[in-house]
Amino acid sequence: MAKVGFIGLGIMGEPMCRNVLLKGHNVTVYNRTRAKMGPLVSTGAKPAGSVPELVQRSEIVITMVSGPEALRDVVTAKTGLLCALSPGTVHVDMSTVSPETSREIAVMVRGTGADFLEAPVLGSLQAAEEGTLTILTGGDADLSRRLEPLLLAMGSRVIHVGDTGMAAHMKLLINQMMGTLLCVFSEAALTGIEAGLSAEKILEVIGYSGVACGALKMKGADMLLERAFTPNFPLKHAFKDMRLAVETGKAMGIPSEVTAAARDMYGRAWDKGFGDRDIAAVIRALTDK
Ligand code: NA7
Repeated sequence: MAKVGFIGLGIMGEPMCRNVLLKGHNVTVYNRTRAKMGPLVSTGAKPAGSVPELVQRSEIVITMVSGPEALRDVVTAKTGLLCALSPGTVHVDMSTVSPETSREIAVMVRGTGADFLEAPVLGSLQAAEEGTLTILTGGDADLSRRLEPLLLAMGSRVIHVGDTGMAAHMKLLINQMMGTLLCVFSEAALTGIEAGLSAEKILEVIGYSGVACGALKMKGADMLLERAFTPNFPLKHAFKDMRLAVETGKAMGIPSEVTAAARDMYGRAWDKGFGDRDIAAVIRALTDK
């Protein structure tokens, strides 16, 4: 069993960390908002008072924070990861960040003598709770293989996709497609409803069509019927991913016009107060109903 430090106990991080703990690993936790450590500490995790304290007690340090800016903070702050990492320790970042950020963090971490692996995940809250995430790894293939038993505490499969940055690319392109799909679904479905089709009929027929897919199965009913928008994947993170996808496309010389329009739609829904609600609330960019 490994000594694992887990930083970032948000919607995804908390259940992922819980699964690591339940597999019997020796887990230390740290979260910027300390109160979020409580439930895991009650389940047997040890609380750390700071990031360096967590690193000193860990062989493997996992970060699962909101995005590139948060990751930079955790790594480079005065009392961040860099001032405590040393040879023999591994930093595994599971957050969704840009490939560029991931590569920069990898260089900084390796500069301390520690190892680095990027490992963003596919799947949202339910998969995190059930331990059925798909974990994409980028970096050294042997390191990925070595960490697989630990990663499988949180997921059903680990897929090594290439060098550092490639897992971030893979994760972003999935979220780019999911994010744009929900925007066009919003426009198309609202048009159909305005024309007189029922929401139930639209969802039923889409289910038999060539555009039936997991994303619409998961989100369609919430978007058109229930409108609960319970945050499994917060809309503010979808906006962040669309922003990163546009920037990444630009850096590759690929125009991302559709993605940019979708990013703006997430921005409008966020402006209307839906940033902390589920990605499904993007439909509210188009309607107040
Ligand atoms: P959440 O629920 O928004 O949680 C984000 C976590 O990141 C939470 O623990 C935050 O701490 C932490 N955070 C955010 N900013 C910082 C800074 N600046 N310093 C330290 N810690 C920070 O996100 P999810 O769990 O849904 O998602 C995590 C990742 O998976 C994200 O990349 C998604 O796109 C996919 P807090 O509790 O606010 O103090």
